[in-house]
Amino acid sequence: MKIDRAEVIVTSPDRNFVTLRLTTDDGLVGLGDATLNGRELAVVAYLQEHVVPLLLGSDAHRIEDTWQFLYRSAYWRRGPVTMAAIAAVDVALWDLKAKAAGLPLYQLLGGASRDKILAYGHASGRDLPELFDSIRKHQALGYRAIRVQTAIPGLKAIYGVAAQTQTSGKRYDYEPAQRSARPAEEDWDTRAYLRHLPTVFEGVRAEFGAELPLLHDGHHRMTPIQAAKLGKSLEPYDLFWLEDCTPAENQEALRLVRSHTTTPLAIGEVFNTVWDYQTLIKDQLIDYVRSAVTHTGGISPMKKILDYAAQYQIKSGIHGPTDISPVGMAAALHLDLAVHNFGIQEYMQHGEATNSVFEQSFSFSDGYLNPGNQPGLGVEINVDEAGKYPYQTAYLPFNRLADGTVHDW
Ligand code: CS2
Ligand code: MG
Repeated sequence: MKIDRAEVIVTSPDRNFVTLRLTTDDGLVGLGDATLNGRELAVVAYLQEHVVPLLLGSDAHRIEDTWQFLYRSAYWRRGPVTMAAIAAVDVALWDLKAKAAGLPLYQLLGGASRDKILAYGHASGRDLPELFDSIRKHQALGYRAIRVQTAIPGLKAIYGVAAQTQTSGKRYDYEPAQRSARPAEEDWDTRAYLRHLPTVFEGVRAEFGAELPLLHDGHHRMTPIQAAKLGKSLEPYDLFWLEDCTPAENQEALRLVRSHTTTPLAIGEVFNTVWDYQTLIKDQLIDYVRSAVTHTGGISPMKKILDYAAQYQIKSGIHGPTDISPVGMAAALHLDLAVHNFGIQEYMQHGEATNSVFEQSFSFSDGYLNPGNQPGLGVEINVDEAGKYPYQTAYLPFNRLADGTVHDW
C-alpha cells in the first residue's frame, strides 16, 4: 500500500483548519488534522515543503517507522509546528491501515474498553444568572459535565466567556481565535480573579447541587503560589479538575501547587511530546493528561503517553476545542474508547459550515460521545465544499496587565 498522493487542504468554514489527505496506489484515502490555532500556515509550509516530498512512494503500513523517520531525520525535534505536521501524517496512516483492515480504528488500538465516552462542554457567563443559563443550555444539549468560566468584575474580556467575544450570539460557547489582522488585547488581574472565582463556584454548587462534575480552566495565568491558593479555595466545591493553573513550561510549579491542595490538576494542551510530561507523571503531580492528538505527534505517541500515565493512575482528558478539527476529534475518540485509563473528553461542537466540509460518523448523545463503527477514523472531507471557504487570518488574543506588562493569555 504505497502513498501515491499527499494533499494539504486549508479551509475556513467557521474557522481555519488544515487537513492532510493521503491517497494510496489502491485508492484508499487517509486524513490527518494539522490545525495549529493562529499559526496554521506555518504547519502548511512544513508539510508541503518538507514532509510531503518524503511521503510519496513510501509504504503506508509502516506507521511507527514513518513516525521515527519524520521525528529523528528532522534533527530539529519537538515544538508545536513540527509535532502538528507529524501528527497529521501519523493519524492519516492509522486511518489508512484501519480502512485496509475494514475495521474502525479503535479495534486496532486494542478494541473498546467502554461503550461510551463521557464529554464535557463549555459554559460561561458575565454574571451568575447568565452562567446558570449557559449551564442549563449545556444540560439541555445532554452534557453531564460542565466547564465553568466566568467574567471578572473590572476586566473587559477574559478567556472562556462567550458573551465577551466576536462570535457572541453566533455560537453557544467560546471561540478563542478571532478573524483579524492583529491579536486582540485583553486585560488581566490575578488578584481580582482569585477573589471572585470561589464565589462563582459557591453559587453554582448552591444552584446545581454537589453531583454535577464541574471543571475550570486557569489558562496558564497564575504563579505557583497563586495557583496553590486557588486550588485550596476551590476545595469546598469539589472540582473535577483545575486545568493549566500555571504556565506549562515550568513542570516544577506543579510540585508547589500539589503540596497545598487536593483539587485535581489537569495540564498538557500546549505540550507536544512525552518529555513535557516526564516529571509531572513520574512524580504524580497531575491527575489528567490534556494533550490533543493533533498537537502531540499523533495517535502513536499519544497512546504511549497515556500508557505511561496509566502506571501512575493518571487519566486522559484529551483537548477538544473547536480548533481541533473533526478529524482530530475522531482520532481522540478512538483512543478514548480503547485506552483503559480514560478520564473525560472535552467536546466543543463545530459549526454548521464545518460539518458540511467534514462528514462525520461520530456521535454525541445523552452526554456521551462514540466514534462509530465505520472503517478507519469515520470522517471524510468534502473537498469541493472545503474549497468554498478560503483561509482567513485569525489570531488568539493576548493579555496586558494594568501596568502594560504582557501576561500569559
Ligand atoms: C482551551 C482552548 O479548550 C481549552 O481547554 O484551553 O480553548 C484553547 O484556548 C484553544 O485551544 C487555543 O487555541
Ligand atoms: Mg485549556
